[in-house]
Amino acid sequence: MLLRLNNRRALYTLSKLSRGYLDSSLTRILDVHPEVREALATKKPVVALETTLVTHGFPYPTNFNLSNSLENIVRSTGAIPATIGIVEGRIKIGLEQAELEQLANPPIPGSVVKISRRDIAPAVSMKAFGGTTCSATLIFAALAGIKVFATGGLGGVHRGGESSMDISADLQELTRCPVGLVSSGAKSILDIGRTLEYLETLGVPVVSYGPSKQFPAFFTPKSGFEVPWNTESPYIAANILYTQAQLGMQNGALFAVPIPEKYEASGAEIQRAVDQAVAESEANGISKRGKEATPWLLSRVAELTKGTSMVSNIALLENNARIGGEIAVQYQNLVE
Ligand code: PSU
Ligand code: MN
Repeated sequence: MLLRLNNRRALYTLSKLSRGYLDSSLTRILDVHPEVREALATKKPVVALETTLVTHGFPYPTNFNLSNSLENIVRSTGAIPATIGIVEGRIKIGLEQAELEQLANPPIPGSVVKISRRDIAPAVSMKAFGGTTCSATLIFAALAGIKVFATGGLGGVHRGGESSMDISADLQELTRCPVGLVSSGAKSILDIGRTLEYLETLGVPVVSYGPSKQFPAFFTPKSGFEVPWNTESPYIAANILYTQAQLGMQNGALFAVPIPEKYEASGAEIQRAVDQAVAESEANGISKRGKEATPWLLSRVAELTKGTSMVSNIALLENNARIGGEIAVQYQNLVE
């Protein structure tokens, strides 16, 4: 019941949450950080951040420092960050430093779970620690009434997805969470063309946020695929979200931000590593191991590029956190 965002009870819970009150059944499993709670109650802009990048994307201590740096960048725009994760079965909307440390550097390596929609209830029930993917972060952001979520890469249709049926739950989640997701598109570990087709079928607006209609390919600014809409204005991006809210539409929107220009050159080299990693994952069977595929590919690319991919990944995450903050600030102006 709790996470069915379309039913009345959840909408009621959601509005109470955003006024700073917590439903008593929800307080048993969910904590809103005081800073985030105050921001929601006083209608300050808030940006959600995910923790799969902390638990499965980067090694310690890079992951810990990166998470703090993304929060500070969001703050520099006038918005409040809400880093979302699961700590010993409790859903956290906003993390304390000690909690972030537990996710970033667990005492038992590999004990933190990668949380997608289907993992939420089991993880809570079994008091697990979890890094939330885009799909789970979207759910909690929507539940709290947070309108903008900034990250690096969105999951999508995997290469060979037409036979493996490996399609990230992130895509479906964008149909039921009214949240603007700011990302640098999908990595070319994925089939970008099919990912865009799927988003079209699902009715999710895809807007390139930058100089052109090119959908970015994460490490490189251009994927070769064009999307129907383009803007460089945080006001227009916010207005897209606001218009959907006015119409009572329950879906989100994807804002696809190309990596900053100076990383374009290293993108081509990283691309070769991506192709090699994908080929290896098909040969060694990792590509058939469900949710392990994405983290394996990302760490293999980091290894093959001797960390260059991580530098690019951090740069685009920081850029997206800033843009997410700018959009959230504009959204709050529109609502007032
Ligand atoms: N793509 C990236 N980096 C990431 C992810 C995806 O370039 O860290 C993470 C995100 O949290 C995303 C998740 O939601 O992986 C998707 O995993 P899967 O493909 O198993 O759905
Ligand atoms: Mn998958």
